[in-house]
Amino acid sequence: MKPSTDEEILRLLREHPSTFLSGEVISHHLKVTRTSVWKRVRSLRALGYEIEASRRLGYRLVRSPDLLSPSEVKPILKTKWMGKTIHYFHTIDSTNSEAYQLALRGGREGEVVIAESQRKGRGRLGRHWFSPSFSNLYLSVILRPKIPPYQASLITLMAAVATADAIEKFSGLHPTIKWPNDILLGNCKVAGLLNEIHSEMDRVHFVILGMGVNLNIDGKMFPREIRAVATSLKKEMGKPISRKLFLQVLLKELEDWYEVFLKEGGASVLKAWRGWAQIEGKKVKVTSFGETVVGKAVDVDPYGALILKTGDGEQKRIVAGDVEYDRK
Ligand code: BT5
Repeated sequence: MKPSTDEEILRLLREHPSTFLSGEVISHHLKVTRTSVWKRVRSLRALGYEIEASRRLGYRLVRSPDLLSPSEVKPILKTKWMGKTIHYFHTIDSTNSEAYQLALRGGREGEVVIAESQRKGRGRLGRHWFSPSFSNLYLSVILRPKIPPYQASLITLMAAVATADAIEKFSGLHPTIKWPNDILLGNCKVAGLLNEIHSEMDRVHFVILGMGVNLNIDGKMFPREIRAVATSLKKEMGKPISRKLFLQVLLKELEDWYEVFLKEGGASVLKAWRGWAQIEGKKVKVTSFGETVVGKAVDVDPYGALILKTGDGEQKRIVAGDVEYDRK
């Protein structure tokens, strides 16, 4: 993807961190007029970039805002291939829907869609994901694993492990995973994952891995219906955080864990997942396809399904559903 004029201006200014760069040099590099450079600088300022301008000397970048734009994120990424192409939006219906369309048109593995807000952020089963502007992370990654569809649930577990690892590395806090796709701090949800696949009977064409992580949102800004069950890293750490640094850690963990999954299969992912979830022996109520089952969690099986032991001693295998822990 060709970088935008704004990205090019920022790149040039960053290459000269302590000096001014004249409008003439910038306009020459970008093959645009000096007036259009000035107009772009004004719009960058409106986004929160502090750019000093001197009639005689030109422009100097003083401070960048915490945006998740390619020009902010790409220079700090530590990944080998993930996130090398970033499709960035201030607002979008859903990053997952956008990534799905991109993948249908041939989008490559590792391409990422990021939005500062979502109008129709999606959870599972048509549920809504609360996605306010410029405060959290809404990210979807195109993956093209060569696996049969029955292994695709392991991608959700892999992403949950990567997210839990990233949160711990970034914050020092210890999250837990609630089967299949919730990341909790304390008992509150800090992140959710939405995995969507496109496949034929025998093989997956692509997986869209959607991740929503609450980062800088204040607890009181959550809608009333989720206020008691949702949290953010800012709330738990007691201070605002750099969203782009969190993204840097998250994408690195995701790339590493995905490569482990491709090389070694599900075993290492499942081992790490069990460590974060501590599910064995927990009393749970699971709602799956309209049916409610109560029992004790035994484990997850090699394909990521939840194994429950019900009151009459029967073992049940649950492939999809919502879990509530019985805290009695
Ligand atoms: C999920 O669904 O947890 C998956 C969420 C995935 C969101 C990402 S954002 C980027 C990408 N693009 C998308 O459109 N989606 C993905 P589920 O397990 O169904 O949980 C949904 C439920 O979580 C809702 O019904 C609420 O109860 C609660 N919820 C909604 N917004 C929340 C938020 N921001 N933080 C915590 N809980 C929330």
